[in-house]
Amino acid sequence: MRLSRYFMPILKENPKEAEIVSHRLMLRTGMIRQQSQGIYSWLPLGKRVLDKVNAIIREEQNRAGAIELSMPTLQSAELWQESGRYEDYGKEMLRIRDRQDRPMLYGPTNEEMITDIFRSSVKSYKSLPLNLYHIQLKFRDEIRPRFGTMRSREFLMKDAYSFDLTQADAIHSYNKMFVAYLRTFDRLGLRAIPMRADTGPIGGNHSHEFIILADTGESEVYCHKSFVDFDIPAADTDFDSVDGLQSVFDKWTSVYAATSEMHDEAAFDAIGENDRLSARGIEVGHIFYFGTKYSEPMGAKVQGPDGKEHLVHMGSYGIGPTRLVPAIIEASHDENGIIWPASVAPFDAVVINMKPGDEACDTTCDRLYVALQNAGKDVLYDDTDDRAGTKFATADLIGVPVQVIAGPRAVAAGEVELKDRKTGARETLTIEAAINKLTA
Ligand code: 5CA
Repeated sequence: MRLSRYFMPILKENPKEAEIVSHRLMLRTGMIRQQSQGIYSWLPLGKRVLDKVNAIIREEQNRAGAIELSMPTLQSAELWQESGRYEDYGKEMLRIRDRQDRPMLYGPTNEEMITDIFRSSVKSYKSLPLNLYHIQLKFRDEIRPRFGTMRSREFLMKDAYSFDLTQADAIHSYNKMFVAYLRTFDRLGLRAIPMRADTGPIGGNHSHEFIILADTGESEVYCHKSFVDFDIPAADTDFDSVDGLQSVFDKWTSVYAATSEMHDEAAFDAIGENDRLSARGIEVGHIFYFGTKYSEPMGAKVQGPDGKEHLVHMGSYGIGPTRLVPAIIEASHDENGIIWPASVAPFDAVVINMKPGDEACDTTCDRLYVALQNAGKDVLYDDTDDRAGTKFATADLIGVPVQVIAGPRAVAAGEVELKDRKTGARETLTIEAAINKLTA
């Protein structure tokens, strides 16, 4: 992408309305734009990051055996009347009427709809286990939308729903998502801690929130420090191994961790003073097992091996991609801007032409740009005639992991400079060596 032809509306000044660093940086880099309270457009730079976050979530959901579909944002109120949640959900639910005056709503979550899809076509235990997910917009008319896309009214959610014959099978399905979540957050460059959590309007009594520690987090959390050293399950984890997954779950829940709603002062105090952590955190995921809470009122049953009808046991599993993007920034930035983990960076590298119009600089940059693109890299080519200081500041601000700087003197010697955004380390390499390094 040539910067001169891109749409990246950078703000020179810090936006006044932004209270936390991620919100400030997302506005300054032109990743998002607020359209009305708690409702955002994702501009091209932000959309790139969001797409990469979604791709990782999708890969890990698929690895764990979940199957993607797509459900609509608008739902009929009828389904919610069946489950009893139409009244219960309160003012957070945006209620709408269509031209026939039928009550509709903008989905805040999809338990009812997925249960309806399930009951319409699954009749036998032989079709189980089943886990269906989508990545779709939700709407919750939050009392206090704030911090940009961290707590917005319209937001993206990956929501998965599992169906099993028995409670024991459902716990295995829960553990699959538990492991998938550990892997997902790790690949996004985050250390997320699973914590016992309150279930709120979703229901059930077995639930974990995945929390990343950050001073600006909205949740108050208490945990044992040892989480930092726990191993992340490998890519070749056998998701069919009941005992294997249970042992991962047991390990990750073996030490104290709870949000304020579930906090047990005595258990926390029993931890030695040096191993205790009381901090603030951001909830990036939440998983629930709620048994037959929806299958019962909605009549979602399958025929079991005994020939009898059984209500299915369900769970639901949410991740907030539009919250994860600012959460990653909260965890990874410095005074000059964002520092993207390579896995979600909007571009893998930015090629900075220090003197556009200079034949040697242009030729070198074109060569780098083409070579990196041909190797499958996402490359931003700063071909603008901005001042050097502006170019460097922009590259630092948008946080692309590697900067390839092509100035007239270096280029005349057949060289370019590479700068690592995270460490600030610089090295001068021949153009050939730079290409080899960046495409390795
Ligand atoms: N049905 C269940 C799981 S699929 C559910 O709705 N869970 S939830 O309410 O905990 O939401 C799941 C995830 O969505 C949260 O962990 C959070 O990451 C994200 N999320 C929830 N509300 C918001 C919001 N207002 N803005 C941004 N992300 C949100």
